Amino acid sequence: MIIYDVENFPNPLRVRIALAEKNALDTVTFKPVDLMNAEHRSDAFLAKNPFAGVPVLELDDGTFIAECPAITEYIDHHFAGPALETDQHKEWGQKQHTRALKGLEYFDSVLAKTTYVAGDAFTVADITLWCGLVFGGFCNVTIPASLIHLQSWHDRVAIRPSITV
Ligand SMILES: N[C@@H](CCC(=O)N[C@@H](CS)C(=O)NCC(=O)O)C(=O)O
Repeated sequence: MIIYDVENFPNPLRVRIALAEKNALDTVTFKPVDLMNAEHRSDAFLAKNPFAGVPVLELDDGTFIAECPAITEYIDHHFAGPALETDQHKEWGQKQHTRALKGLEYFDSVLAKTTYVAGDAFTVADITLWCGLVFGGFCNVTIPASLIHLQSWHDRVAIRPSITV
């Protein structure tokens, strides 16, 4: 893992502190970037980060990650140690999961009466619900077996050509 940065510049410092909190400073190679001589605007550096800024993280497979929030998130998940992101609270996640399930129950009650969310025709409301469910899949929110109306809507929508592209 390589970090391209300038020691003690504010944004690079954010990443270094995150690494230090994880006790992982020694696992990373730091490569200084000569900002004063505009190295960050060279073609070679722009290929790493088109936004022309430091820090940039390079993974062992050659992937580049720019922007401190993305880099620190990567560090937080990659290294053991104290969690650095407060939104990882399990209780908060469970609360949001419960809210999401309530939302699914609501749509099930709507779809008990209509073929599609806003009536007989497929509309943007269905697109929005579909996309919400796709995102829900990433967060382990799936349709409970008891919500049969939502499930049959899902099966109907899933075979539309616009969805299967
Ligand atoms: N939004 C970027 C900001 C990066 C940034 O502005 N870094 C400064 C150094 S602290 C930089 O590279 N400045 C060079 C320039 O703006 O030309 C991040 O979160 O990493």
